[in-house]
Amino acid sequence: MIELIQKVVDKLLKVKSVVVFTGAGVSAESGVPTFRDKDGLWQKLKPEELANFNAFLRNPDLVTEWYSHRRKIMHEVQPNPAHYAIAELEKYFERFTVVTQNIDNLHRRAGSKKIFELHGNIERNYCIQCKKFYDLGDNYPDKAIYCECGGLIRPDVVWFGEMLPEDEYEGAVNAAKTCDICFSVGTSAVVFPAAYIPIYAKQNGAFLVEINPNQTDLSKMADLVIQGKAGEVLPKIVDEFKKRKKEI
Ligand code: BV8
Ligand code: ZN
Repeated sequence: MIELIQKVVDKLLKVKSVVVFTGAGVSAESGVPTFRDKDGLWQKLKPEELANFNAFLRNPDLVTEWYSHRRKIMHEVQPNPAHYAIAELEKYFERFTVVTQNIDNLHRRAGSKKIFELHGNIERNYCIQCKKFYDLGDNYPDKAIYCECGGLIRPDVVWFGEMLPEDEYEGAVNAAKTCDICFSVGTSAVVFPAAYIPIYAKQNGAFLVEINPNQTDLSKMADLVIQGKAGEVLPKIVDEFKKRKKEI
């Protein structure tokens, strides 16, 4: 592992622009369940039953309860060393962008500044009728809630079949197409169009590093694959980078 860390740091010391593309795996060590791992969320419940608008209209109580359950977990957990390492690394680069598929707010809580949230944020909720936003704070409704206009209130997350927020996606694509190094951390890279981000980076000449304990669809395209946990690998990269930076 150490020689792979060295190679990544050699690269980091020479570049100006960095993109870190993250998925549920970066929050796994915080205790937030992933989707497709053996104990993942999709094992018990099927996404089409939950993470899509028609499912929500068909069963607003179930979907509202599921997001309350997930929001409660996200309020109880803390960012882990992976989130903090990414936030720390950002300080050393003029162009450093986190592009996350996660809706758990943990990158922001760890101190990352430049973040594109491609699939929304579980902290935000809005009325499907009048689009009024609601901050539910530490209320975790176990059944559908309604706006004063009578409309259903939904989480501000991107469900299957829904468009990604345009400015977030556009910003992320621009960052990916102009970066020198792109990390793909903790994602199975199977959900599109988000999974185009590391592909665009690679196609535009970036050095692609994957950090994941398992192989993914992206592994064969990556310049370097570090098979390990984000919370263990990323702090090692940042420590080595800061040590070598001092020597210069
Ligand atoms: C859309 C909601 C249509 C929020 C989610 C091509 C182009 C465009 C669309 C498609 C396409 N092909 C197929 C589609 C349709 C679909 C799609 O991609 N389906 C897939 C499943 C086949 N895409 C869509 O529907 C998208 N919308 O296309 O709109 C459209 C187009 C034009 C006009 C109108 C409409 C919307 C997709 C967004 C869906 N929303 N979630 C929420 O509830 O969370 S998806 C869900 O999957 C989450 O957002 C999650 O972030 C995302 C990706 O999963 P991962 O983050 O990768 O998590 P996963 O569990 O899969 O993997 C975890 C990884 O971590 C593993 O590899 C594991 O090994 C690793 N790991 C574990 N522990 C660690 C670790 N790594 C490091 N350290 C550890 N400790
Ligand atoms: Zn309303």
